[in-house]
Amino acid sequence: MDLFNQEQKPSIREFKKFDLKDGEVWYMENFMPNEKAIYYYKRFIETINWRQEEIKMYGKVFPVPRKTAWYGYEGFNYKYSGILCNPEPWTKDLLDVKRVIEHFLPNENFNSVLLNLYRDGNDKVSWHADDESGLGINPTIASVSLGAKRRFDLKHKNDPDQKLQLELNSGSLVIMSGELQHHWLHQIPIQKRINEPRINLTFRTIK
Ligand SMILES: O=C(O)CCC(=O)C(=O)O
Repeated sequence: MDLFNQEQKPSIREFKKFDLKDGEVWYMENFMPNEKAIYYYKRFIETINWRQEEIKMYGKVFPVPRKTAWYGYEGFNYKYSGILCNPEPWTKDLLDVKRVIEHFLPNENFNSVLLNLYRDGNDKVSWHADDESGLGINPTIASVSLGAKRRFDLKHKNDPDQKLQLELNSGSLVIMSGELQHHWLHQIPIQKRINEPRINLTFRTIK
């Protein structure tokens, strides 16, 4: 199957660049045509081994406020918020999406993907940076959104005037690159009025 039918017409899928102080964010609103976004959303809901991880804070154990999964090449383990992730082997669907992202980012060869399932607007990811040592210096992270539209907030760690807010459509792609992870934080905030799930895939390169 030809993955994204629009692949022959790359000119209609363009990145918008946000030239930020100390980092770069690129946004492609229509990375996937709508029917592909629906197809992959259903496939990932059904086939991904979603896990309910727990984190320890202030001596107490809390469920992570979303479901997660970690896939990739064997041996590329990843640790975040005290959770050690051993990758499950790539699925064909994940490799297909990875291939199309790399069509737009020919210098990248992502070896892993962290998936997040936000069941509704009560699920979130709090302010953080993807700055774990395993990702190396100035990592490029490619983030695909499927399902409900959610807000994505970014703020500079030291300069309160530097902020960015994006509405992430289903089928969109965000690239975070340059020094962004060292100087900026990002979050998906709670949005109580949202009742639909959203899936997010963040492709990463573990060094
Ligand atoms: O869901 C998103 O768009 C962001 C996910 C995220 O920040 C992360 O996995 O580090």
